[in-house]
Amino acid sequence: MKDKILITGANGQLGRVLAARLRAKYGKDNVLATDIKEPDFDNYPFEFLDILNKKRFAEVIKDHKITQIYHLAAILSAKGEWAPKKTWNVNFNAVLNILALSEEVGIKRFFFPSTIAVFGKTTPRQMTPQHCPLLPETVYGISKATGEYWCNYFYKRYKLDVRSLRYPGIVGYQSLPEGGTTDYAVEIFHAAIKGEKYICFLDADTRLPMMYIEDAIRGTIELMDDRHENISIRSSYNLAAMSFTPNEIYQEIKKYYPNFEIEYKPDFRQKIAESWTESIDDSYARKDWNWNHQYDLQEMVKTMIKELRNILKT
Ligand code: AKB
Repeated sequence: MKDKILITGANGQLGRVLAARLRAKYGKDNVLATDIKEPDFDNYPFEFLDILNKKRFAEVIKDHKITQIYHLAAILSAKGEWAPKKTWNVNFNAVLNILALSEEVGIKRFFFPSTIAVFGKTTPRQMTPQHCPLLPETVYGISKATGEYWCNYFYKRYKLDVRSLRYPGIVGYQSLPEGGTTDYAVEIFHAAIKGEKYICFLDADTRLPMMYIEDAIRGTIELMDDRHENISIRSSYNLAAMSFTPNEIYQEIKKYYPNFEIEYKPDFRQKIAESWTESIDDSYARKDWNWNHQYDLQEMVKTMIKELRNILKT
């Protein structure tokens, strides 16, 4: 039987690119995009789906004979701080419902995106190891860390084939991300290409782990494709590509736009960024399923400018 895939949050930064890639691989009709908003681009087949509505979720799984779920819908770190209880409900209670439903109906494979936001001040800041103290400071981080534990539990207890990655900040040209602390690394390109000065909400020297979207999508699909027995981490894999500061990405963009200006006006997101770590040890992913990133800062900046110039028609 052919796999049928459901993606939640499919209009988001990762979801829209993942849906297209999975459709190329599995066939258009075998990938169902779902979200709480109508797509403003070709993201069909599509169903409206509020992840908090367990009954509707069960109907959609049944109606479309779903066998795999990529559960991407979430409220990110910065936006989550404005409504902690709602964020917990969306980022955690919904996940627990969907895990339970997946186990009940016999979903074959489940993807849960985690994040570097699970780390906290007790976590080693450099080359953060896979197994380390977490103590996250945002409700987004708390919900994702708890989600990781439940993923591990569902695998151990019910043999639900859950796979997960701790994404760094994702940089892509396809959309502007919304509500994250790493969003500056996408916004900065839009400003440069439009000839505007960029007001950065993080300090010049705030180093964070980051990844180009192509690497993130390829890594996700490779993990989900890999043989079951190679997957040794059922909470969530550390995943890394590069780390940079706002000043470093600015300097790289300036090579293409010498007159580009930046001003640093850190806001509440600075504290969030400082509670995360600077670089990640992802050796488990590299060893277990041969993870390898392809984009470094130079290559990413070159590609982002080329692709975004096309979209913004400059
Ligand atoms: C955010 O900034 O909240 C996200 C993340 C690192 O998970 N991009």
